[in-house]
Amino acid sequence: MERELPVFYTPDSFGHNPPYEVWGGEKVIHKENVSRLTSILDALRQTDFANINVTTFYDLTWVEEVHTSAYLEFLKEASNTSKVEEPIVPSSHPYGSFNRATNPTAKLGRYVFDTFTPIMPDTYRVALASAACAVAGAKLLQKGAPLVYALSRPPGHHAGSDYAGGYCYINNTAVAAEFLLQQSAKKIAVLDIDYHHGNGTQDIFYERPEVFVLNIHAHPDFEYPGHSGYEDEYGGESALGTNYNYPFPAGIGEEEYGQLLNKALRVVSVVRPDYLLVSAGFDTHRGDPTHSVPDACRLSTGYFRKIGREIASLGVPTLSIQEGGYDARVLGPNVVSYLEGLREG
Ligand code: SP5
Ligand code: ZN
Repeated sequence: MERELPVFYTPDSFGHNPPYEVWGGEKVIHKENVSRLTSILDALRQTDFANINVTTFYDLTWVEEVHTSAYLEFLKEASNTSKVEEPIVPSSHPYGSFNRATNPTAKLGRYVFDTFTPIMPDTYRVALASAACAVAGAKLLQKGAPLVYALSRPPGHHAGSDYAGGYCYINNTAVAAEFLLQQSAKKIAVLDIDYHHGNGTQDIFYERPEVFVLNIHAHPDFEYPGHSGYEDEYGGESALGTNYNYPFPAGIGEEEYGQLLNKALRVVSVVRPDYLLVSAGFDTHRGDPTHSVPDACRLSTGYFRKIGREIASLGVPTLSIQEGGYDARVLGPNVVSYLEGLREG
């Protein structure tokens, strides 16, 4: 096949390279680092189909549709006061119904829900650039491209309208969805195949009947983020039946995973969305370092090809947006395997 598959990325992503995350009070090497980007770019450059574009289209309009101005202001301010050698990590979180926050420490706890999502001097700028890749991809989709891949980094699906967490600051997928809805789309489906529950995306669209959100992820009983992602979260009152969670138990293999994928894809094919956005995480690969239980999910590189093929066989214009995947040795090959599958589907 000689047809090209458009890819959007930004070299700005190299500017966000958090040195450590805090886990149980200890600093450990941050898993969402630039080696991930290098791994993916290297693998894409070895294909004969990836048409790699540097994102030049920057517009905050759709970011402001998704995130509150107070949160964006916080992110900007915190980035400006941060130092490279001292990434900002929260120490205190709001409790009960009291979440007023005016001083910097209180704000940090108010807007960042874990200790894995440090704010660095360039975090705000790079997070916006990452979302711009998703919007650039959505733009091309809207012009008629059947398949597009946005190499967004940092990722986005844990970020909500007014919070950061899980290595995510701006919800890239939500921003792309918002862009498409404001253009012409009436109905959108988001399929989140990252290993972790996309709590931010679910939260953002929970009351929005025009956005169907489907999530296949490690069960909150044993995995991060653990506050959501249960099967009985069907959508809010104004959007009941538009949120679908498919949590899986620790140790899941390809066969059982495939059954969940088929269930989710059946829903998408019934919904018949104008566009499909895939929150494409590859931390479902066997041995990913974020698994809290060894081999909690055991997908192989070859299996991502099958996932891609099945998604593309729906025949819905599809934008895949990069989320997780933390073993840099296999991340690039996993992405390429998935994209090959998409092209075959
Ligand atoms: C976008 C995305 O995939 N975010 C994932 C964030 C997961 N962060 C959890 C970090 C927990 C580190 N625990 C280490 C487990 C020991 N192997
Ligand atoms: Zn993940």
